[in-house]
Amino acid sequence: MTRQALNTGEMIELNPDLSPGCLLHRSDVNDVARVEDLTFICSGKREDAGPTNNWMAPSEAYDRLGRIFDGSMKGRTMYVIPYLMGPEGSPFSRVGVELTDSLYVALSMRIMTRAGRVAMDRLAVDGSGAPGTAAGFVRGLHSKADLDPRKRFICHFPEDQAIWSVGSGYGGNALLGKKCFALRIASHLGRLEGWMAEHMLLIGVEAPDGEVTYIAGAFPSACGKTNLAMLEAPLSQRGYRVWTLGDDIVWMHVGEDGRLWAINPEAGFFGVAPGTSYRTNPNAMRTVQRDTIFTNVLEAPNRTVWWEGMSDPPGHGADWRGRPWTPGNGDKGAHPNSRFTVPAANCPTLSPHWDAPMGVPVSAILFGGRRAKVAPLVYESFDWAHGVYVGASMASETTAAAAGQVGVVRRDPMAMLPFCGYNMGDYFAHWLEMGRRLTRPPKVFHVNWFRTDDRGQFLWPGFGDNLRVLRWIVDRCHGRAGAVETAIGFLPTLGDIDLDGLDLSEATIGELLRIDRGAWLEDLRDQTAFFTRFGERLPRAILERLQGTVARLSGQAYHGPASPA
Ligand code: SAT
Ligand code: MN
Repeated sequence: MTRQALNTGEMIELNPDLSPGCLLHRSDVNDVARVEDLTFICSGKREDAGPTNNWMAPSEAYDRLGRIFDGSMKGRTMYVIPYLMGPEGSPFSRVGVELTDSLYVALSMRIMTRAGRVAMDRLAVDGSGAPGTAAGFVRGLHSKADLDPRKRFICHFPEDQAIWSVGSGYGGNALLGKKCFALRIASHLGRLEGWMAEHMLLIGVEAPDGEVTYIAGAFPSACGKTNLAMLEAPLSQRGYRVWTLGDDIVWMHVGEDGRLWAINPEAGFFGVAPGTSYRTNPNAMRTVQRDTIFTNVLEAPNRTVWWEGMSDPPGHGADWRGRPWTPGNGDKGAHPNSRFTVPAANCPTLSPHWDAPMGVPVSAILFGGRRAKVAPLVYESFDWAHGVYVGASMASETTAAAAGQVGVVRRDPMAMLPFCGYNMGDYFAHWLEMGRRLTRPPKVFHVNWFRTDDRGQFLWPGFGDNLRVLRWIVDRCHGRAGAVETAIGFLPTLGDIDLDGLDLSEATIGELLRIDRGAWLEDLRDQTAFFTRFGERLPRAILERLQGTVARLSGQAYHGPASPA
């Protein structure tokens, strides 16, 4: 299949000495990111898709897309891809089958999922494969058709366990195991069956004494999940290390011990290339040295790849569109949403438990986005229900991962706004219900690596130094670290985070942990407007927690982190 892709020009072979097994793909210039406007949840009832999803009646969707599909694969090879989401032998794993006319998709699915025999074996063991049963499989139909954005639709039929995607060949639009199945369809299944499908990374933080604490973290697309998942400890943090289990999606179940157990349903990483470097994410760089498909990056003259932020640029090259490029010619060499697709097995920090059938027990859940203002570096929720509110009220600046404007703050509950396969009001209720079943629930935190000063400079160094914040989180989970109670949750005081070796002024740290009452109260008004959209479907607990925050913030003067209450 790779040879075929090289023959057709769908893939370009990179330098076999410098980048063994690596391929370059250029997508259509009109097809470079997920298309949220063209993504639909086709539930029988519009209310079941909810106010944050596009909805189309199933009959209309089958009809409209059917007409685009009709004849679209004529003269092409159709690939049939059976794939398993989740570890082999895990009771939580699920099978999908994707039909596609894209060789790029077929080759990518072989990396991102456990494709082929393991999935077939699983179906043979589980039985008929009737949809709607745990033993069934999710049916995915995909065609590039003619890549015309006006005939592009990504439709999900949660009640049929089916996905129809047409007119795009890129990323989450086309690799149906990922966002379409493992998040949109799986979130619906999880609600019916009492588990959770979440847009989260999964890591184990190992302390010098060998104790490993597992953390899942929800961040919107292109907000640093892959960097955090592969974090390398800075020199001052010797003895600590981060184990990678996943960088995008987790499926979580209530264990017999009352804890929340997580698996990564994927088998590879589909990471954002620009900004990835030996400084920001050395383990990702090591991961993509071989057997990687690069999409929409720059091709350097020695047939290796380059992207903005990786290193000094080559003297010239072919940009992501394949056009001649020189540094400073005014164009980006790599598209801002260019990606690497690579097997998890390549990752040097991959946890030995990453494919454990029962998963790993999660001690902490992180929520975070890009917030230049408002959100402090880190805070801890009061309890599970408050944590659900913190996740539900998340907001983040938009990125290049989805088509549309970049840098606009929008509410993105649990980083699931584009990925929840049903009414988000019901989704919040499901989170609350999960909490009632957990006798040892994870602690819930909010983090923000992206706070800026008045000149727009990031206040926090980020990347490896995020470990300092993770250490406070881990210590809170084990009852070892201090905190101060504030109106929004527990914050670390100045002495609670190890800042040794960091060149940060007290003023900067104070600013990172400051709660700007005015900005918060304004944000709470925006939250209220957002939650109002869910009407009756919004659980009371969310509104109560919001009102509690308003009352605490307006009723009392804020005690800063330097002056514990
Ligand atoms: O949806 S993609 O898989 O293209 C990537 C993302 O947005 O997280
Ligand atoms: Mn993602």
